[in-house]
Formats: sequence, C-alpha cells, structure tokens
Amino acid sequence: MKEIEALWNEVRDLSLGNSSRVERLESPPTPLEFLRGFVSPNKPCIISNAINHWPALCSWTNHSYLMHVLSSSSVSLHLTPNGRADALVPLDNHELQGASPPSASSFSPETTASSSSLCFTSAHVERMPFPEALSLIFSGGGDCSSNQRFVAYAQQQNDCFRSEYSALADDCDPHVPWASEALGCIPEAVNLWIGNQHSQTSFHKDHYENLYAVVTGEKHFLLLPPSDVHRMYIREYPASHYRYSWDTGEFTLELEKPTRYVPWCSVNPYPSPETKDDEMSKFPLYFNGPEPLQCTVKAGEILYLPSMWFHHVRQSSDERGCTIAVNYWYDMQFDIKYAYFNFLQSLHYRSALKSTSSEDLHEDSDIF
Ligand SMILES: O=C(O)CCC(=O)C(=O)O
Repeated sequence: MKEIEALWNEVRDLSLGNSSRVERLESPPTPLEFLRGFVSPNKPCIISNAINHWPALCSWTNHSYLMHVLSSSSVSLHLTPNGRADALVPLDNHELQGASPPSASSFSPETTASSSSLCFTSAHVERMPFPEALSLIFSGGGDCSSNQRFVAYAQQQNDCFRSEYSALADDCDPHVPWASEALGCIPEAVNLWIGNQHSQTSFHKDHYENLYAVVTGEKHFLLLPPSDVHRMYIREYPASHYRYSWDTGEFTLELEKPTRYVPWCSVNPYPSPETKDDEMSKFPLYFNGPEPLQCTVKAGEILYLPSMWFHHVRQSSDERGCTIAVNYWYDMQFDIKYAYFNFLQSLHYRSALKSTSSEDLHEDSDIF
C-alpha cells in the first residue's frame, strides 16, 4: 500500500524534519515552546539541564543513602529469567491446550498471532524490603560473576514513586513544571525504575505524555511514530506470567485462566544471530522500512516521549551496576490525533515489501 508508506515518509518530513536524530534542547523550554514545538506536533525531544537541581542526581549514586532512606520501605521487584518482562515468550504446546479460543468479537484472523506458540508474559512480582530488592538488582548486574538465575527490575508502574518510594519524594520534583503548565494538569502517575544492564522493555506504546528523567546510568530508546503502527505487527497473544520458585531457582510459565488476550507488538528489534533471518522475513515492514529514531538518554537528561509513540528500551548501568530513572505520565488528550491513529490501525495493510513467510500470507489474506 503505497499510500501508507507515503504517510510514514510525510510524517518524518513534516513533523520530525526528516532527521534520524531526536532534537536536543540545552535548557528546559517554556511551556509555550514545549506545547508548540513538541506536544502539538507529537514530536520527541531530549532536554538537558532541566533537573540539575534535583538532590537525587547526587544522592542516588550512593548505594548506602538509598538503603538508609528506604530501610523500612517494602517495594515490588519484578523477576524474569532473562530481563524481558511484558515480552513474547515461546509456550509449550501442552501449555496452550488449556487456552480457550478467542472470542469472535475481539479477534480477527489478521490480528490473531498465527504463530500461537508465543504468549505475552509478565514478570514474577515479589514484594520485599527495599534493601533486599536492591541487593538482588546489583547481584544480577554482573556479567558472569554471579550465579543468580534471574534478572531483577524494580519497575512497578502504578505510581510507585509516590507510594512505595515516597521516602524519596524530596529528592526529585513532584512534577515537571513547564510540562504541567503546557499540558494543563499534574502527572497521573510517577514511576521509579531501578534495573541493571540486562533488563529490556519490549516495543509498546502508552496513552500518556511521558517525561522520562534518567538519574543514574543510561537508557537507550528506539522510537517509531504512531503512523508506523503496521510495522509493529500488533497481534493478540494469550497472557501468562512467570512464577519463580525460591526453592528450586526455576521459572515456570503460567497461562492466565480464563484466557485473556493481549494485543502486543511482535517485533524484536534485536534478534539473535540464529533467529535473525526468520524474524526479518516475518516482519519485513519493520526490518526493511525506515529506521526507528535511536537515542540515548544520559543521567541528568529528560526524554519527552509523546503519547502513542512505539518505544523499545535498553539500559546501561552506572559504575555500581545499576540504572535509575523517574518518569512522569501525564494524561494525553483523546483528540483528533487519537481518532486518526485508530482509523489508521483499523486499515488492513499489505506490504509492497515482499514477505515469504506463511504467517504473513495468512495475516494479509483479506486486505484492500
Ligand atoms: O525504562 C524502561 O524500561 C521502560 C520505560 C517505558 O516503557 C515507559 O516509560 O513507558
């Protein structure tokens, strides 16, 4: 469909200036500059020197400070075998047998994962005292020195900074003042993310305006605008979660009962050498289309990640072996852009870029 491919290019030309780089601002914008230059055109940017006054930039590099301030806090730690939570994981056939078929209303052949051996898997979540959680994040951060059989990531996305981590409130601003004024509200949620270099977040989008501040370490983002929705191959996958046994040190995968289906992006942008050819032939629109924007957000910088942008996130640890970030989710406007996005997503799309995979033949079988 040439028209949709033209849209990808037009969005890049008009809104992003056809640059493969995310625009950088050396100081915080005024609310009006932020609204006109970035929120309204739905365009990301990285802002330096906006959080220099946060005590967190200095005090959170100190492990014992965090242990002390949060000594009596209980936090949620997410455990996975490989650092990938909310990601697609192969499911044994016998595990799938219990899954009820999708209901006719929520499913169509085009959006159902035909390679239904994959499921959408959330982490095993364990509530524990903060000092214990931080030790587990650190002990899994080394490359081969540790025998730990899981990757731990503190990433409870339910406004955890204002609840589980409220003892740290004075170390950061409660909101981003120029963003709050531009958006006309205070954040709906403020989240804290503490991980190591093994944790990744798979491609997805959120219905929030996201102000993402890195405090220690670095975050590496891949970004695609909402108009590239067809390049993400969003399919519905049965929901499951990891269950970790402290006795055996093993993970098992549990399918949710009754079966729940989660629409999720199928593309892994960093396939292993063994799976690369297969992934490239299954997802040609992603691998053969325009490159995603890539950016690294360093300690002391804020990324403005506009609502509905697809993002994939990796991280590099600081010298202690961890990465810490705070993000502010502001409600997005459900306006005409949202309506256009839904319309675009509802269009079935046949790629001019040929795929040889049987999955694509199946998915593209009744397309205009
Ligand atoms: O930092 C991460 O691992 C993911 C961040 C993210 O997906 C978000 O802020 O929406």
